[in-house]
Amino acid sequence: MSREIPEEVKERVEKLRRDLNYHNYRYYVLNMPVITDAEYDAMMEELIRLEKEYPELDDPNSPTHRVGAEVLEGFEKVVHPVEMKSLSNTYSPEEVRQFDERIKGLLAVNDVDYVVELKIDGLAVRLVYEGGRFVLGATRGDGKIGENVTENLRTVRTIPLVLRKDLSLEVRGEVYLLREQFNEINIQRQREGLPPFANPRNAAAGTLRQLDTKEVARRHLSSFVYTLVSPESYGINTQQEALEFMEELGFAVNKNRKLASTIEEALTFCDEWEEKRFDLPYDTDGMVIKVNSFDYQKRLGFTAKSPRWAIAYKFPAVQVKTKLVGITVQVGRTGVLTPVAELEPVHILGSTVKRATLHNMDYIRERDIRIGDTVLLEKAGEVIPKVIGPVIEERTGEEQVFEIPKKCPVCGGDVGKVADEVAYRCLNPHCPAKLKGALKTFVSKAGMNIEGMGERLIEVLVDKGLIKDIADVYYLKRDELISLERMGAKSADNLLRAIEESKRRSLDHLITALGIPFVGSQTALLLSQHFHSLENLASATIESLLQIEGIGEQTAESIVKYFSLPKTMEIIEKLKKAGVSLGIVEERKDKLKGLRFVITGSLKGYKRQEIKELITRLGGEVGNSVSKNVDYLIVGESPGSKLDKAKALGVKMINEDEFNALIE
Ligand code: 0OX
Repeated sequence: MSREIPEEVKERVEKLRRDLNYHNYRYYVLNMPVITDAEYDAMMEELIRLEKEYPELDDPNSPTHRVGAEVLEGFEKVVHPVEMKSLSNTYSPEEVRQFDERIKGLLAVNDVDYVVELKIDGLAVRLVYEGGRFVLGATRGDGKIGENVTENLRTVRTIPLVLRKDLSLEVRGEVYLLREQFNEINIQRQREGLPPFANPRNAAAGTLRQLDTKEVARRHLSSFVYTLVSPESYGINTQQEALEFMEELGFAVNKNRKLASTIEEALTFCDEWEEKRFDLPYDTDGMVIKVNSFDYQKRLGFTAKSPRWAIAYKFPAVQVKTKLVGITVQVGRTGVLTPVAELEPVHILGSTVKRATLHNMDYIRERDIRIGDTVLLEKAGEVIPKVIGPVIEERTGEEQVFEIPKKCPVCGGDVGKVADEVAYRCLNPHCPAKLKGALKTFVSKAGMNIEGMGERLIEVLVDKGLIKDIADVYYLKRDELISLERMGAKSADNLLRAIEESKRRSLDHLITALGIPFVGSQTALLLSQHFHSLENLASATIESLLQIEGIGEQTAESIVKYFSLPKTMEIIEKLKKAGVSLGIVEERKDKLKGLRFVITGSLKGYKRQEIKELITRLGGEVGNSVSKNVDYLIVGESPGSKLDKAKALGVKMINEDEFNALIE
């Protein structure tokens, strides 16, 4: 039912919005408020009350929306009509001088003016206005496609919701967090038992992708803009003017900039900021030098990745000393042991560092890093800090050489090296640290082929303790699944059906699914044809395995070792009890016998390795180059030059569907 809204109410609402926008701008953009907080709050309360009373007057650009409202379902993709290119960058003043020479050469001029800006260490965004009103805010994404984060950006106080002129335009800039806000967010997160963000940039990125707009508002993101899209439409000819124009419209534009008439002047300004940047309340990771004239910019154009008329001159890395108090060992998903430096906490480029990866044993040995050493820690901009090496002069003789543990710190299993890898691994295939990876293999196409059990779900099931070993897949309960976030009754039922159906997979699939080291799907097929059941395979000896053509010593040993583990027997028992068939052997299908295939482009349903294995299993051969002897070229998306060659040689070409029909 529509009703008449009194004219004076409409006017009052409009005035309150105008005034609040203005005072918001004075406070957040100019840092020069002209009214007290209490006066501001009183106006805001009045507006909230009126909007509640007259919901028909609601407007997404009302200042009341600055505090966030809804919880979003997700972010839509946005195609950027003008690509958001990135900057080429350098750490060397020499390269900056070369950049200048190149520009002068390309333009055939002797002098070029540059605008030098601070490089804010945040996230690039696009802001679109229609008739002076904010209508779209998007992240950069890959430069071509980003995400629609309009609702989140409305909470950013320095992004005007209504411009000071009724223009339709697009600007670009950076969304970032003040260090102070970043610290507060982390204190709050620690209180709530959440892991802290590593640096303000990560915190800003996490915040932009946060679905609860109220939470976004609480985190107080900030912004600076630096690009005006299509400046010629407003008669603007230089970057300098564009920055001033955006300032006039109500945007926050960084004041610390300079118009330089030579590259040396630009470099001097950059040098000044190398130290001064630490006095700023936010992180910067360098300076951006841009050709001032838009006419020149246009003539210089872009390379595939970045504009020819701009360069980022990054601040050099910063080194600090700290003490290496210990080395702990983390076990990754594939069982790789990674030594981690436990450091006396130090502050470096805006964050406190207490841990840093030491990568592997070679890294430690080559640098002779010892426990108790004073070490040099280096960090460049947003990069993760790294331990450069020990400060030898500060050695006391008390330092201890680190040895990789002989037993896995997670499961106590043996630790060793595989082939000629640098890394040490936990050799126990049942190590809990490897469970997520093992489950991925278990449910994969070549394994039990359980559709609907993706990486994300595996992550949740393991983290919630619903799966403790691979056999637990067959003991998942419907109500447990439904209670998971983003899992409705329908998807739970579909998943349970897929799990049920997988109980009748053939033996070769089951063997592949177990993830026995050195046993891939081709070996699994050989084993299934030889042993006919998992129980037979479990009692195989090295000698009997070596009798099989195609099975070597390493594989044979690995299989015997795997089945000698008590945990393996426990898993087999559990599988059996759940009704998983342990002995379905498919007759060898030689459907593709004698046929030669070559593959080009990417396929929807198979990874390269998967289709190669499938073809080989069916008796076919896969080659790498097209010749007259090839029977079929399988053509996927974005095919390469093989396609032209096949056409020239008259080789038969089939797409993925035709290939699937061939093997049906
Ligand atoms: C910054 C920043 C980033 C944008 C595309 C061409 C020039 N992080 O502060 N980029 C640019 O300009 C690029 N300027 C900046 N100030």
